[in-house]
Amino acid sequence: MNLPLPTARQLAWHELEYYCFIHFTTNTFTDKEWGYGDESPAIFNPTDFDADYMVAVVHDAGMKGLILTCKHHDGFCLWPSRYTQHSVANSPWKHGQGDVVRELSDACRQRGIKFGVYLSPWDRNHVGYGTPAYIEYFRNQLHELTTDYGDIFEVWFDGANGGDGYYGGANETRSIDRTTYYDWPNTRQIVRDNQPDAVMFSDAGPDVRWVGNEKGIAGDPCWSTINADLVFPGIDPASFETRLTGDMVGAWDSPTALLNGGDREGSSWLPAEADVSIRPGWFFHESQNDQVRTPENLFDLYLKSVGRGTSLLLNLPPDRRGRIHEKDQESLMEFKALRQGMFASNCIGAATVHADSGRVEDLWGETTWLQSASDDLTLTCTFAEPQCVGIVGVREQIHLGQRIDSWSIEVLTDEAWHVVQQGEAIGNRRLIDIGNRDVDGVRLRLTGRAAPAIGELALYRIPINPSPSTSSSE
Ligand code: FUL
Repeated sequence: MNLPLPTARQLAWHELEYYCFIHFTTNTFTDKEWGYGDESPAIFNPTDFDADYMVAVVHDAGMKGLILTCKHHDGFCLWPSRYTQHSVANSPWKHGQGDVVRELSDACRQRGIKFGVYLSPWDRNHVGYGTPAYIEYFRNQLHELTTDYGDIFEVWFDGANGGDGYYGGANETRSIDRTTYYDWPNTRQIVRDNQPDAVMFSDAGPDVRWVGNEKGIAGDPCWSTINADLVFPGIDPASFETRLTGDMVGAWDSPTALLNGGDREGSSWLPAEADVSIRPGWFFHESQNDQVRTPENLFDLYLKSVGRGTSLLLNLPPDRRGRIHEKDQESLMEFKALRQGMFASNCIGAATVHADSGRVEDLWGETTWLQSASDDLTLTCTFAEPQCVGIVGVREQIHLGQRIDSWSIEVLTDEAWHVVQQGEAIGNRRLIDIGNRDVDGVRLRLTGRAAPAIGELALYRIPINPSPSTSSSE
């Protein structure tokens, strides 16, 4: 059985699971979501930007990486690019001597946070947008960002493209041929050459795909594999990688349902990343201060993204001070407490575990794991005393591919086993909500198309109190 396998860079990316987006530009000061491209660099003037403090917040929130909008669609550059005047070099901030990319990438390195860059292919400021001159400019900038700022873990290419803009004063609508304009094979090669370990995101990859919505919700199931034939009808799956790394990105109306769920029969390993903002907008708007996502909502999104095998890219828009707003920080930290509460409640250690095939004694080691002897595997956990279990956590050894097709969960109560949940796909991590209940045992039945290889099995409590009267100790 030839299952698609992740590359080394994809495997490293899967381990991150939770990291942030920082949307910051002139929009922060104009109260817009998409700048037109005619904004003066003079308006970019954060009063209290402190990269160390921002990265400390990200670190304390338990995030593993940070992706900065180095240039959004409006074209303003947060670093003093050698190729344009439309940048922080002409802002009053730090008397034109500032470099947000430098400060944040340095601060990330110091705290062990991975750093990533967002560089918008669409540029509503550049006079040459739509001509070959702009492609040269875009590539020069990509080269700058991937050589001048240390290690990059992810390069994010946005799908939004073409339309009206300032374009050096032309104030017109420009449309480009998305199938050819960016010459993606050669453009992407810059990243491969300069940052061979970095993953590249776009709607269709080549390393990480869009989850098909901006709500942070992966499909159930969400396969890390996808099939070229369905994405591009009539295309030979063998040419999928070529097409994705080629000129097709952005050439099609993203098949959002397919991206959301992936495809079990897919010929390529192309996992989804679930992106969402902590507020309604991607950029900061004072008017949205009372619409910050609650810790409970973030926890729910975590179960529906990380808990379905994707990564969660949560946007934290700095305000005009250049700070993550206090309300956002509060929510982030309470969300972290919920995750910690869940992970700390793992009661698998209290269970006697029996596997009907494979080597169960290897299951709980740091570096060892369980591989079934057949394509099915049943893991039965029993407790001497009843335990409260609300979430079953399972991880596959994905370097061996996504082997498990389907699963069911049974609980032991009143001396009988009852099926409480069934579904498909495990992948990098699955967090299955079965509702808090006191049980004498939990059984997991797995059916694979190859022998299941399990890296982790955990039994957690849901850390959110259903009502004040049933408060738990967390
Ligand atoms: C979209 C953009 O148009 C939004 O402004 C934002 O950057 C989001 C993450 O991607 O396509």
